[in-house]
Amino acid sequence: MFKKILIANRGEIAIRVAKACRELGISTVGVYSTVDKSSYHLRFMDETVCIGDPAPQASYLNIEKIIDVAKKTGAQAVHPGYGFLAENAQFAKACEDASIVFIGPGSKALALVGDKVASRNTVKAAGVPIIPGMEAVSIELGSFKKMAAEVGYPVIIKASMGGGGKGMRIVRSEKELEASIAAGQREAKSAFGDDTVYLEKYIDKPHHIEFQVLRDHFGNVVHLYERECSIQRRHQKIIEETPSPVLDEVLRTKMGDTAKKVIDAADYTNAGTVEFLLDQNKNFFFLEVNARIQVEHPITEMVTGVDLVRQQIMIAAGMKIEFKQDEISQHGHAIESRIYAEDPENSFLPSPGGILFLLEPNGPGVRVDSGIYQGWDVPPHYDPILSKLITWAETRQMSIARMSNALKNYIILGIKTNVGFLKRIMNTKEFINGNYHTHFIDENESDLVPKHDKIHNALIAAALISLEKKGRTKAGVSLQMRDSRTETTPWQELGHWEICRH
Ligand code: MV4
Repeated sequence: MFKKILIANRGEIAIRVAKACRELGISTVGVYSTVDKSSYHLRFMDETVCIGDPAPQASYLNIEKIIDVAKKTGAQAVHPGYGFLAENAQFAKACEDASIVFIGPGSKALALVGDKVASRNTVKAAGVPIIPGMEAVSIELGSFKKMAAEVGYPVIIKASMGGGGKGMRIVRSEKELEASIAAGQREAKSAFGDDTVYLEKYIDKPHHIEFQVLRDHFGNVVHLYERECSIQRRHQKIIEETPSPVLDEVLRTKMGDTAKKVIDAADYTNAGTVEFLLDQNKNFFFLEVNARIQVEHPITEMVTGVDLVRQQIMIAAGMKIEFKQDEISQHGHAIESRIYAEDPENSFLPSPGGILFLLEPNGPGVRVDSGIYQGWDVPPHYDPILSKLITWAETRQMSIARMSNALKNYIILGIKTNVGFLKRIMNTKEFINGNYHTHFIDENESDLVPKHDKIHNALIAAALISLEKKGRTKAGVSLQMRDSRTETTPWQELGHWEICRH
């Protein structure tokens, strides 16, 4: 087993990885940019090293610097977390060349799954269903027209090196096709440095369902069931749950077996996620492989009992997966809400700044993977994710109830957050009935964003300030919670109120 691992990330995921290392008796090297000097993740590390200026390119994306720090500190492996260098084949290769273990797939498998056209072909050859569309790259308008006519409009243009919806264009008729290809190419070029695009049949209102898989260096492969990720906004997942409310046992088994086929076909090792689209007739199609530990991995951990980061480290160290497929089952139901420093009332713009008061929920079946503390300044340079709130219960209904209550007891004052937005999603009939698809947020956004009551907030803020001036310790602890059945608490609304900054 490794003695020392460098964690090439920040925030909640760096902490999550550090905790797994500690349980395995591995010491940790944390890294930080100059603006992250006081970041929470550093408190969980055995050693810390500054790797550069705040701009990601100068620090968390600085391959040379990170390899150099790993060498100097004697780290035998690097865990990249998610985002930043996690799916960068060049970084995986640089680690391999420096004899440092990259905790993830090999650079070849990473490059393969990063290329959407190549991975479509690879999995198709293994008998996996793919969305009808182009199987070779082309720049000829004619071949796009021909394929669009073959699969029928609407179609979708996608970036081959892309992901996360960038470079995607839905095309409803042949007269829009040429301009959409050009727009997709431009967006792909600027986002991924590669303008290769291809065309597929467009699937309307699909479910986004992904399967967690693990594969070791001995060819052992297991799946850890699905995550339903259809609650998204602008291709950002917001809420995930497992089991999916729309899968039955037959379909679940079929998709799980297919996910393992995908991972075998790509000769992929370590933890990975196989994404599928499920159409309204319950046909499923391979979408892509996410070659990293994902943000939403905790819900899988809650229902399977498997520590995925531990398995990642063990696989990377050349050990076998600790269990067989038939030892893995889904127990109960888990939901994750992503907590962001953003302003739902202002187009979800990031809302960095000082956390003046923080109270995080806990209780039976409540897990908080958090990267923040009271008194810390959320910097503006990175993704504004603050933490993840995960609830588990025997049933879906109880899991929702726990999430609703835990959100009500999640108090973040000083910056704007999406906590109120998340609470409102929990109260929609679509979510409660498990009857939602990928367009749910787009179709309901205006109902989910509050018209907030400025006078009410001003009164609470004034009350809080006067309490503080009287020398009471924690602001507002003596304020009564309102009726717990109402959707907000005074605490929550204060999260939207900047007057606390005094
Ligand atoms: C699609 C699709 C429909 N048809 N592909 C989104 C992210 C990327 N991983 C793939 N995505 C999609 N691919 C075909 N052929 C629908 C999505 C999709 C989506 C599209 C438009 C608006 C919101 C969406 C949310 C999730 C998935």
